Amino acid sequence: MANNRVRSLIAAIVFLILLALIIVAIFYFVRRNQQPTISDKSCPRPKQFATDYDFDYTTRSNEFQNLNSTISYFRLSLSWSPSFCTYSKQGPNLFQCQNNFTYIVHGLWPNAYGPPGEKRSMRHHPRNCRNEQAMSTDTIHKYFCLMPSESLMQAEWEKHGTCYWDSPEDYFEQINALYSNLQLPKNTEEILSNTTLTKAQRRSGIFNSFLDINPQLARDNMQVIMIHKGKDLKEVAICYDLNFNYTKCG
Ligand SMILES: *[C@@H]1O[C@H](CO)[C@@H](O)[C@H](O)[C@H]1NC(C)=O
Ligand SMILES: *[C@@H]1O[C@H](CO)[C@@H](O)[C@H](O)[C@H]1NC(C)=O
Ligand SMILES: *[C@@H]1O[C@H](CO)[C@@H](O)[C@H](O)[C@H]1NC(C)=O
Ligand SMILES: CC(=O)N[C@H]1CO[C@H](CO)[C@@H](O)[C@@H]1O
Repeated sequence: MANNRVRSLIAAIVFLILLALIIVAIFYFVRRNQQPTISDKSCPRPKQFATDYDFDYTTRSNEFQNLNSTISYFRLSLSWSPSFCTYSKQGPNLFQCQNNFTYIVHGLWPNAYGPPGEKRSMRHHPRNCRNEQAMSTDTIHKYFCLMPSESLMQAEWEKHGTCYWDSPEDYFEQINALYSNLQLPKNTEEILSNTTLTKAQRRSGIFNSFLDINPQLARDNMQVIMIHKGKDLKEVAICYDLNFNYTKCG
């Protein structure tokens, strides 16, 4: 009798332990397969956002509207922040330059291949489809780690985002999804500071660093744009088709 009771007690305990282990395993499996959202990401943010970040293309002499262009592909442009900060005049005053960002999103651009036979120009791409009001600072806060500049966020949304998406939230959520699916190499600084590498080796080093850790990505799905006579990195672009699968860049 007593023996039986001990046995069923042990069985119950073993059962409960197994159940607990299974629950913990399921919990970790689910957690691991969840894409981190940008709000989970932490990055430095200014104590207070600027208030004058709205963008109005009609007041800018170098801006134009193009509503009659067909979207052929999307281009996600990633800027290498250290170069931007080194080579742009306003660099030192910008928040991103005071806080050591690395790859940041410059923009996601709905682009056109342009008329056949004609030299492609910026004029062929959809641009400034709607003049919109300033997005909320909640939206700025949520997506700031992708693109750490209030005015850049607003300008990219209006110049490019309005030609495909309904709201800034839709635009930045799309950027977040693409960015989260991309592995970013950790050795970019090391390649760029290696003085024994030629210009060509630096450029192919950046290409290979992306291709090695993103098995779905092909070489012609990306572009590497160098600066400073080819010695430094300006931008890496990744191209997507209309289903947001990788595709050839232009
Ligand atoms: C940025 O990096 C430089 C050089 O590594 C360092 O001196 C500086 O403290 C860093 N700044 C911040 C805000 O982390
Ligand atoms: C620079 O690149 C060369 C060639 O790839 C490599 O052998 C060397 O270890 C690198 N140096 C540093 C400091 O990373
Ligand atoms: C492209 O995207 C569509 C829709 O998201 C998906 O169903 C399809 O499997 C993708 N194709 C490739 C080749 O990855
Ligand atoms: C109104 C407008 O945006 N027109 C443009 C249509 O597209 C061509 C080039 O593809 C431009 O030259 C026009 O200005």
